[in-house]
Amino acid sequence: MKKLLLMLAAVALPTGVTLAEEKADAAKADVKITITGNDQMKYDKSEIEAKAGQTIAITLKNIGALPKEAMGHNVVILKPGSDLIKFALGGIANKAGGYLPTEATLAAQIVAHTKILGPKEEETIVFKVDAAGDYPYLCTFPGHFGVMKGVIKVK
Ligand SMILES: [Cu+2]
Repeated sequence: MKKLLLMLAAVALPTGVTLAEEKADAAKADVKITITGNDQMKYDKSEIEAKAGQTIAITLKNIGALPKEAMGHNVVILKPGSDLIKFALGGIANKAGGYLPTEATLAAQIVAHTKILGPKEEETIVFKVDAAGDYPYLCTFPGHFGVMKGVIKVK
């Protein structure tokens, strides 16, 4: 009987964050930003402002029409002081992993990221910026980081 109760308890435990919870988190965020990415390989924002301790919800929308394999976009937020070029090059061969570097020191620079989005897809990420600083962000789809980048200025 005790064993059965334990099993029931295990089943009742949450198995992960649901979409509804994600949406609730995003709605509660201190800073809510939508960034678009298009077929011209451009984000529509290159600077976002926030204060230390705030939570930020970023929705990335791919407003292009080209197929994901040709013009997919993500947004990856990095810790202050991260080397954008090193990071992007580190992930360039990792198609299955959303073009994110797997090497430990580079992977440790990630604050938050979306997956690679195809045309008309969108994803919201919610994260907290604990300390002041310039948090760079970029698209790691091969060849995009030179122009698809920006900075979150946290004061
Ligand atoms: Cu891109």
